[in-house]
Amino acid sequence: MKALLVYPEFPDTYWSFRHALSLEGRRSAFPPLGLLTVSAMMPESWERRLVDMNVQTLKPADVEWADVVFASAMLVQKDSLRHVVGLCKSRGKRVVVGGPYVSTGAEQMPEADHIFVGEAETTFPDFINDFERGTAKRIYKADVRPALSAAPIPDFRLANLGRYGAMAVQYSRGCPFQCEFCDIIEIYGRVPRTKSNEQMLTELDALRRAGWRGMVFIVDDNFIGNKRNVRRLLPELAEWSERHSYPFAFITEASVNLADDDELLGGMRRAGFRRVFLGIETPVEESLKETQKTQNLRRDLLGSVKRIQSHGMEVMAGFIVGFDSDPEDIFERQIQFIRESAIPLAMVGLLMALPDTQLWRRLEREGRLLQESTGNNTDCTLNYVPKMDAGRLVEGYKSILRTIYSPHEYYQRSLDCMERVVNVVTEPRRGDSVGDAAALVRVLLRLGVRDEARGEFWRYMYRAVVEHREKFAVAVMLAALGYHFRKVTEEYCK
Ligand code: B12
Ligand code: SF4
Repeated sequence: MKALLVYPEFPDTYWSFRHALSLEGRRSAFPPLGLLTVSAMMPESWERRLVDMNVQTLKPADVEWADVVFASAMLVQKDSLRHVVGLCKSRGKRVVVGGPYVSTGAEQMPEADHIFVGEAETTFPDFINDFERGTAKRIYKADVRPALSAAPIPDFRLANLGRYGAMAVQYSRGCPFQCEFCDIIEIYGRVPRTKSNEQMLTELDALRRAGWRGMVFIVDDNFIGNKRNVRRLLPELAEWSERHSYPFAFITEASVNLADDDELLGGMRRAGFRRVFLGIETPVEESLKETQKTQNLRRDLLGSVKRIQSHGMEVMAGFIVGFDSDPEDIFERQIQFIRESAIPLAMVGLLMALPDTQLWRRLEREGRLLQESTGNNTDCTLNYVPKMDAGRLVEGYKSILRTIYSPHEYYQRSLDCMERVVNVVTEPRRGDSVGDAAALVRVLLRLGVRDEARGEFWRYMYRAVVEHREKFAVAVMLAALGYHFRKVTEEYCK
């Protein structure tokens, strides 16, 4: 059997990191971990090929080669997914789809032959049996969410690792909180399930043996969702990292209450965590209450960010405008918060009602739902009727983006961030010094020569070298990322 695994194209968004990755000589941020996991569950005898359309073109010959095509997608990839499914069906291929988009709306993909709703660890073996007997069903949905002991080591060999900016592994699924807009808790549940320490370290060994060095994103919905298990993992992870001379710098996502736990913070630092993405959403208490973000309520959010930074981790964060309770001055308040937080990578989005969420159901009841969202909460579209005038909301949103990603503001936040985040271990490099040197030349040429904000860039680099010499690589990387954010902002705020 010949299986073609296809990952549809993303639009160009903040999260695509495209303008920064091209300076680094990479094509996409992360490989498609869902498909690599599905591949690892296929029979040994099956031949497999991966086409991640974010790093290579899907050619008609790839489709011709296959007996069956497997595709995975988020909502934001739906147009590309539709194109892939259409192309494969027009060539008479069987098509199997899964991932978050069809998991929250299986009816969206009538052309596909087989649809996986939710996680596939327990349903995929059934599908393989049925498929080989010619009795495969249209929909596969597990009655209960699988234990992660059933998750195989992802088939990392299938991806061309050199084309990606970072690798991805997963430790847990699910999150105990209940934010109104979140679809994670609908898809992956509110009881966080984790892999065993042994599973986790075996996966990391597999990545290390595959030759990967550099950033590894632990793509959990909330890394500290199951604190008890994380406490047991961290000492072993730290020991593993030390034994292998810190081959990876870890990034993950966590809830803000991470700041309350010195043991976890210290453990993460020792294990080699360098960046944490937090869901801050808004500094406005009323809006946090409205959206049921209880873990952020009645807390000094700026102090929490600072505390995490003081443990050697750069904070990235998500912010949202468009809540019913947002006051008139919400835009200035978000800008002020982001400025004071020293968070260079502040992902600000418009509130978006994702299918099958509490927010979706409330807005539907209130008759305020307009259409399915694009899945991209930064493209300045709204899929619900906001309380604030829609035009004012979108203009205010754009004013945040223009301000926080203007060269002066961004470079200043990056300097503030380097000041606060003190690392003891140097960033792991990929062992490709020619590639690193070429990337540096590209950044210097683009930002220091061709860019109209080159004056700001050189002032920033001067201060970075004088004040944070040991963080030169981080300073260059932050500059490249800032350039990406600025370019995407110019696109959105035309
Ligand atoms: C890593 C990640 C990313 C990476 C993408 C990496 C990549 N190449 O895929 C980055 C950081 C770039 C990213 C970006 C975005 N993301 Co994202 N991301 C994730 C995250 C945290 C982990 C994904 C992952 O690797 N999971 C691990 C794998 C093993 O799980 P899985 O994909 O679900 O796969 C399992 C099953 O679904 C199933 N399966 C999956 N595919 C298939 C296919 C077949 C054929 C079969 C049989 C089974 C199957 O089998 C797997 C094993 O059980 C998820 C949350 C989550 N828990 O998944 C959000 C998530 C997928 N992202 C989401 C969103 C909204 C986004 C953004 C749009 C954010 C934004 N606001 O702009 C952007 C869009 C990207 C862009 N460029 O525009 C949403 C999607 C919602 C939806 N309904 O579509 C999620 C669910 C999180 C959330 N609620 O915010 N994301
Ligand atoms: S903390 Fe994050 S993952 Fe958990 S429910 Fe809230 S938005 Fe979802």
